[in-house]
Amino acid sequence: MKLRQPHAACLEQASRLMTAPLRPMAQRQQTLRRAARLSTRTSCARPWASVCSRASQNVRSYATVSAADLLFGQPVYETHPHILKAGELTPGITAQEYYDRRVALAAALPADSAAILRASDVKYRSGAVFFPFRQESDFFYLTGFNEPDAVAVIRKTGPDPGDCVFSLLVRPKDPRAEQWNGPWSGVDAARDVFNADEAHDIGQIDTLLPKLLRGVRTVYANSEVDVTPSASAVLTTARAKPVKTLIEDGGVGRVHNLAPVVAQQRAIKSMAEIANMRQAGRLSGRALTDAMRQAWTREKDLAAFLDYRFHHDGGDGIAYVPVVAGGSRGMLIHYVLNNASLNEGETVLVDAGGEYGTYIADITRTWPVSGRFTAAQRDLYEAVLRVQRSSVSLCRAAGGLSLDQIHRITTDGLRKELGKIGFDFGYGIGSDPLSTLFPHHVGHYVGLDVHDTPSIPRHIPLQVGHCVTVEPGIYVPDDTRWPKHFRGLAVRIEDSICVGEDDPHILTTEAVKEIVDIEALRDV
Ligand SMILES: [Mn+2]
Repeated sequence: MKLRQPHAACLEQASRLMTAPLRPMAQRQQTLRRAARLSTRTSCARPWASVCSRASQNVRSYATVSAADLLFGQPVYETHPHILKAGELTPGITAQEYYDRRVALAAALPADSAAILRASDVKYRSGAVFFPFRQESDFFYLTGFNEPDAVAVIRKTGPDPGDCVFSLLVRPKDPRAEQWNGPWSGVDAARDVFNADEAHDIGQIDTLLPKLLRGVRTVYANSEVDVTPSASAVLTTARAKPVKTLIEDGGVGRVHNLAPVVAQQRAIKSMAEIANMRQAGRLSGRALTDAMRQAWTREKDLAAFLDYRFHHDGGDGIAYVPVVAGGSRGMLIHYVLNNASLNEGETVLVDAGGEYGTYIADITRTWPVSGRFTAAQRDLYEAVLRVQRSSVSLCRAAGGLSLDQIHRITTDGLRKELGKIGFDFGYGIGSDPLSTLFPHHVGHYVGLDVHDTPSIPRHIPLQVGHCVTVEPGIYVPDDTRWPKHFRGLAVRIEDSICVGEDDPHILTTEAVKEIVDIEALRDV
């Protein structure tokens, strides 16, 4: 079998080759599994290494053109060896793992069904000014393909593991359009790099989708199929109907929500995902600790420093709009204006995390602007920290606790610790007075999204591979019922944790949190 040639100059040749029949699925998948084992030794992002003519030279090539000379819509090993290892489609995640995820999804779906995922659109900030592209998380999780204007179809074709067909509909290469918009990967790369069994021009979706859905009785789709196609120039001109309408026109009846099905998979992280979460935590934690070393006078400068540091050293940038809140602004849970002055004698509460390979870290630290805690700040901080440490230690599968149970234990711990430093909970009939001071939940699942897999309830026992946050916070309003010296103080301490069998694996340990460690950072 000859290789296809995605380079613009070879499009004609490519279109001829594309009419060549594909090998039977079973044979291809067998080869795929065998070859994927080799993929860490060769350069083949496409796992079936037998088609890589120069695999032994560690160079994937398309006929006469080395892949390193081509332009893709996202990093691939040949063009970005500083970002990806051989065999990886996205940082830390191999082509084999993406394939395994699709196989696992198909296994979870009923007979004669298909999953249809539409990629995110480019989102616009104002007028023609767009935000950096962010792929829809389930689409990313199942394909590793990081472009808009794409639809993935995963059909279950039989009862056995691996009985599935992956089709990817993408923008075809278009040198003139790419001159303006930057490169995209094209139809051939969808097959040769992203391992689609079938790859097509997204512009043909109107006629292709009914064919792809022949024999399918149940469709599960991601939320993006509902989106009106106005945001995407390519898709608006290429098709008149939303993807959901095209699916329904195929006579499959009600379209089911795919998110809860994929969430079951995404909730338990693989070793590779945990390594990415750890890297995100490591990069982010170091950035937070380095921020604590400096005497900041403005929230904005501190936010800009973190933004830079999250991009630095292999990071993908900020995972969410950070909270950089001086003094009592820390009581506003989602304060993101980040534009006030920081005053000596006050604390600053920073809730900020970076991404690595699209996996996020979620961290909060609170520290004194001057580098030294006052007596009241110290007392309140120690109380929260003691409870936080204790709640982190509960994130182990052997303990059998759920996030909701850990929340209740945290609440009890905070009540006890605050009682010791003069908070009086003895009056106030009705609502729990502690819920005024600690108004949010102790944690949530984290992963590709900050609030990851929201359909997974917080009342289920934590399992090995769950990644969660533990983030108790105390926010003391200016109310005479609370000790005067604590009023206006806000302390939240948050780490991202991976649940182990007997121990929590703290992903964000580089962000220091002990008082002695924080104060020592300014001692030099
Ligand atoms: Mn959080």
